[in-house]
Amino acid sequence: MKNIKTYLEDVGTEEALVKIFESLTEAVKKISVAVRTANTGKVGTMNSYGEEQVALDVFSNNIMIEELKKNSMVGLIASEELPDEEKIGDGEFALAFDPLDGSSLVDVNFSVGTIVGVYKTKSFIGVKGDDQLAAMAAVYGPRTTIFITVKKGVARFMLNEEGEFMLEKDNIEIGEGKYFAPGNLRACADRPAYLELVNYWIKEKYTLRYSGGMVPDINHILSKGSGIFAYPGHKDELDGKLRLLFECAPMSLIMEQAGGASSDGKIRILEKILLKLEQRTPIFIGSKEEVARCKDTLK
Ligand code: AHM
Ligand code: MG
Repeated sequence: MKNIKTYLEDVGTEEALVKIFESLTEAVKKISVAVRTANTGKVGTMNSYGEEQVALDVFSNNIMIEELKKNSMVGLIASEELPDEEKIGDGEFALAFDPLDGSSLVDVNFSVGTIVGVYKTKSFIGVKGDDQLAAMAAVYGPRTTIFITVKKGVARFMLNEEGEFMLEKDNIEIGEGKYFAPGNLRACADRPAYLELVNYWIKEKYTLRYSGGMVPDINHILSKGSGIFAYPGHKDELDGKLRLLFECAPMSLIMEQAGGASSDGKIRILEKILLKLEQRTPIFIGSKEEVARCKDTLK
């Protein structure tokens, strides 16, 4: 049985990137303990999006920064919970992350996740998702699992009793299938085309799998091997809610590496250039034919 390190070495990952994943998995282990045990209250501060931070957002962000500061390969970081990008070391790697996506779901005991995109850059402004060298999505559910890509396919690992992430499945492949996760259904009120799309999925007897957490929702697609997650914009929020750098770009790299697709309705998410850290984007991600259906119906 392989752990993350042996998997990464076997697919020919450069040593420095293996070390980056050592820090990331340490952080994920600590966040998984915090998610299980820490207080879920609000801390009274806002992030850059005007969303009130819960104690766990701040705590998870601090865990990520602490672990990454110990790693001499890391130079720059950007976090959904920080106002600006920050130079924390002299390494050449730059990491963008959402330390705890879906944190408002912890108090109801739903699954949440950590999302990371790995680059080599001096600033995130001007990068595109295609520039990522690797990406990771950790899910804190009944089990703690991690999807990893170093652009050599996608593998899934599970945290075992000994505190080690062991390979569950590699060469993950996305085909076609009838699961749908229709985010931001509020958009149906002013976008008849989105209502039409959702009605199509209902009439064609797709199975609904929507939790309100992007990571577990996309994790479902990656784990079952098919499906669609949609989060369109609407009148008041043309670009929707989800962030290009912290959420959509890393999840899109993982999805494309597994043979799926990801689009904002017009172009591939991974081709979108980051103009500001907090940039949002609509997203349609999952099985190729479903992403094409979203583009056709919503154009
Ligand atoms: P967060 O980063 O503040 O936790 O928000 C992101 C989450 C996603 O996981 C999820 O897809 C989306 O928000 C759901 O938002 P809403 O319920 O407002 O539609
Ligand atoms: Mg988030």
